[in-house]
Amino acid sequence: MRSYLDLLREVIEKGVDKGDRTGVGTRSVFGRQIRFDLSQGFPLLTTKRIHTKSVIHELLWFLSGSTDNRDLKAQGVSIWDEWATEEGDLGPIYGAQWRSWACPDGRVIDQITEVVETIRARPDSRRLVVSAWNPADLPDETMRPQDNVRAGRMSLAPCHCLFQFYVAEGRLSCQLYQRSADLFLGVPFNIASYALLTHLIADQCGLEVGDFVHTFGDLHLYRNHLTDDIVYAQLARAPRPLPSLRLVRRPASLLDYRYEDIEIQGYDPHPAIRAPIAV
Ligand code: UFP
Repeated sequence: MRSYLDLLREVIEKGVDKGDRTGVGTRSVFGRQIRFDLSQGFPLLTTKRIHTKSVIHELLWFLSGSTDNRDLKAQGVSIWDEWATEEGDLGPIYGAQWRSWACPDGRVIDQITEVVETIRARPDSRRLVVSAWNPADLPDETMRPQDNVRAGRMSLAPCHCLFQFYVAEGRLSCQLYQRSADLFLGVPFNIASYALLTHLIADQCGLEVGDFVHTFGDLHLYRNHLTDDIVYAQLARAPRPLPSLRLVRRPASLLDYRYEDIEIQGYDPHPAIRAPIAV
């Protein structure tokens, strides 16, 4: 996980101070890429504890097609609370776009099921793409998340907005395009989530895991994270060996994995670091 810490240093040293929608202010760079060979360990940050329970439940929730925050909260995960209405509605965010992209003619496209079927049928395809970026459903950036939901739009525009798979020599690789990335709070979580997704799809398709390639648009650190007890505390810590991922059971479908099927072994991180989230 050297590359993550290198990115932190680069944003601190070379980033440009910029305003942003939340009013907090950021230091940012534009257009970067990191890469993890998933066969060399599960890329979970070790210089602070990542709450893997939330990562796993959130991914399973996306895969289920739900956009109801109550389903996630029922698993004890509250990471989407700030963006949901009191009724738990989040508008047509990831789960809706991944599993039921609405077409103008009334058809509904299950991109996740289709991409798995295509990987199995035509692994050489160069069209193994899933997009959450649906311009018809995007929120109005000047409005509060909950007001966007009430108007039928997403509460938050997709940050991890498009991903593509690639199969070669029996290995499944995945590249994510993340248009906007909170390097301290969001990115470690996003890396773990897509590494897990790659493992699950590889498992379903009888493939080994290859690389996870993470490409960033606006890569930023919020100004209130640039403190001795947050970002600099993390940089002062020495990385530890990566954990590994074990899938206990191979269900009949990608959509049938349960929390108990996913085991992360040998995770021995430094303690968690709390930081304020920009809404
Ligand atoms: N963000 C992430 N990863 C996520 C997620 C959000 O880094 O998975 F959902 C951050 C990026 C940005 C903010 O700081 O949340 C979204 O704001 P905006 O839509 O203005 O880019």
